[in-house]
Amino acid sequence: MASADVIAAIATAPGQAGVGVIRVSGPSLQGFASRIAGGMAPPHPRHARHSRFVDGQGEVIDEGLLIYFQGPASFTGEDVVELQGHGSDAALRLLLARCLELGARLAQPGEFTLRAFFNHKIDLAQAEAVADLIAAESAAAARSALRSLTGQFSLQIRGLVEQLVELRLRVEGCIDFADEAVDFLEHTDIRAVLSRLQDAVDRLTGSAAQGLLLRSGCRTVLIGAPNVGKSSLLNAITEEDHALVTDIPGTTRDLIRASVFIEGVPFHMVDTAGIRETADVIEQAGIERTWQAVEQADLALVVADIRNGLTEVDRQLLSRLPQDMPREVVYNKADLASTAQRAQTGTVVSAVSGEGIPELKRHLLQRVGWNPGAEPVFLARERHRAALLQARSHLETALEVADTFELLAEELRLAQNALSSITGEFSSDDLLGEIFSRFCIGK
Ligand SMILES: Nc1nc2c(ncn2[C@@H]2O[C@H](COP(=O)(O)OP(=O)(O)O)[C@@H](O)[C@H]2O)c(=O)[nH]1
Ligand SMILES: [Mg+2]
Repeated sequence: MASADVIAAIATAPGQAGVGVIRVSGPSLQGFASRIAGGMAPPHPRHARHSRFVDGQGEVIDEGLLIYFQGPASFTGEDVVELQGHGSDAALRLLLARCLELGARLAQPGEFTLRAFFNHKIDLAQAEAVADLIAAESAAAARSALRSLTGQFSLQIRGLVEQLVELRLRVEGCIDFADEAVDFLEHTDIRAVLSRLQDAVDRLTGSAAQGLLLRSGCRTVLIGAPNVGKSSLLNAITEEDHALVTDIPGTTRDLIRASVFIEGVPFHMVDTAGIRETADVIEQAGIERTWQAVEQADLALVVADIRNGLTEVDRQLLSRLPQDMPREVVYNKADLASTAQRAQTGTVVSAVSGEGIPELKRHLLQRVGWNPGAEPVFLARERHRAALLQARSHLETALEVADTFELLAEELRLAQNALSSITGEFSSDDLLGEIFSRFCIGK
């Protein structure tokens, strides 16, 4: 895509700051740079130059650094001009208006990155990593996003694609030149190659699953009978007073949401109204919401009072959970329990004294499968995981039909397409629109 038009946007966040940046991208911006700097000599590429930024009447809007990147040696692959002025919303708006006057148009969200993608500066997984790095809320997520951004994830995908292409060439050769004496397979053990590929895809899927956890986290719902200490537990886990706690059963009615990072993995916790028979219509409505929250959760923390153990009500509640929903029974109020009661198997905590909370957190990490291990974690998206699983399933079928070259070739092709969709070599326009529309403007 050779874009003819010039785009501009404020690249820094709104508000007061030391520096504010406007970024402009398009074909041949040397003249543009001269004009915005009030007619200075054409800028040298990649030199920071102190300049005045001047409006149409020759009046100075701001002063700062002007950096000119000559395409293709730039982020977008086109000419890029960066104007680093003061971080004032008003000054930046004036400067942006001047850019528009000089023929630029306002950039769409993600349009700079989209141009970088179309100009082959980065692939699709890297473009997604740009957005993920900006959105990263923990150090672990940021590090993983950076790994994808620098292309480590894409490199592994491309390595797999290359091996697939190599195998496809040989298999297709056998099909097309079946009558010739040449053995295109040259004693290649197809089955061995396929199972090596499967292993590699599995390793990458494992690593992507970790990245997915870092990015999306785990929606965790706290449920149980009234007064067992669900709200207290929410406060203890998040170390903040999110939920109102009283000794009156039925205190919590509305859902209360709070997030906490455990080793960088976000747990999106939802505290709920305790489940019981009640004539109070407000509480009934709250309990209704509890079940709605359960439906949307990835994990249920069923809280019980350790002194009562698992009651009949708790058992009923457990049986009402969706069958495949991971669940964890937590026995609370350990500080009030007798030694006999403490001998509960299961997770024992006290929301009041804090006992058992660090263990519970470690346990939760295990429960959701957080196991960074030796493989580097790439910040992955559901889309990547789905593509890896699809590739894996085609490789499985390939192994089954390995004796019939026509069928084998088709499965290899499909596996390759699935993997290539991650880096964007086989992606529909719909997908691109979807991905880039979620960016912020100026990126
Ligand atoms: N001693 C003790 N009291 C607790 C503990 N957790 C909660 N409580 C008390 O139990 C009562 C109900 O707690 P709350 O968090 O509102 O329970 P919820 O109805 O399940 O949300 C409050 O008086 C809390 O102070 C605990 O671990 N130890
Ligand atoms: Mg409560």
